[in-house]
Amino acid sequence: MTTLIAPRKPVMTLYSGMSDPLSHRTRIVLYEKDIECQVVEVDPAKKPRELADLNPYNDLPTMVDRDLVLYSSYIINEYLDERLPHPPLMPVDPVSRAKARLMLMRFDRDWYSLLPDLTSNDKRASTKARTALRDGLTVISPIFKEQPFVIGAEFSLVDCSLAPILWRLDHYGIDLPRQAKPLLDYAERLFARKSFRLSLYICSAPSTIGRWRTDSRRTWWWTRGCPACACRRVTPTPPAASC
Ligand SMILES: N[C@@H](CCC(=O)N[C@@H](CS)C(=O)NCC(=O)O)C(=O)O
Repeated sequence: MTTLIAPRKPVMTLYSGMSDPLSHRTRIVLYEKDIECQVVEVDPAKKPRELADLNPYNDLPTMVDRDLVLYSSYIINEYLDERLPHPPLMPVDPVSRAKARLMLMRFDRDWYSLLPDLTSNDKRASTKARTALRDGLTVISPIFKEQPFVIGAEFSLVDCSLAPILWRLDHYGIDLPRQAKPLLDYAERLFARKSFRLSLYICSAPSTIGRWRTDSRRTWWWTRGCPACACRRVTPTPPAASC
């Protein structure tokens, strides 16, 4: 007689920054793949002591999967994609994979690198960063007239990486011009994904800080300060009640 043992899902822990976009992009990957994972919400001002033991850089996100400790969001995201391949978030063929990685690298170098300046008190630096991000996003906008996602027909790690920036545009004070409408439509498609909505509500706070609002077209949950970014934004669906 064969004894069937149900496979146990791996027990993973993600140390995730409450408002940081890099942790946010990793949470989107987690929820896209429906990975069972304990998400430890970390306030960067009060990091748990074990984080420094796990990660020599003591930064976020940091992931623990049994004996493996990973840091750097792009490494964690690629690991998750390879470790739990369904749904795949990278193309299969080497050329397309290389192009996707190039795009990820460019987002990091060109846009993620601007984030400290965007939120700094140095007015000149923040204005310069705002202009660079606004112009860069406007330039890529026509892509979305041709295809639904950054690298083509399929949602990928590249979209997971862009979504946290798009979500925070109001917070960064960036108003995109009218010609960026295809990008804004794309952003709404990303925000409507279940994985994205789950990625926003990592703590129990939203139910106490939001309220329902209604206009002639729809009813939505309005958060005074979204827990993922402290921005003011309309969210397309009500938040989960708790973690
Ligand atoms: N290359 C790393 C950078 C990680 C990083 O800079 N994390 C920031 C969050 S945006 C952090 O933890 N800052 C708080 C600190 O270093 O004390 C990645 O992609 O994850």
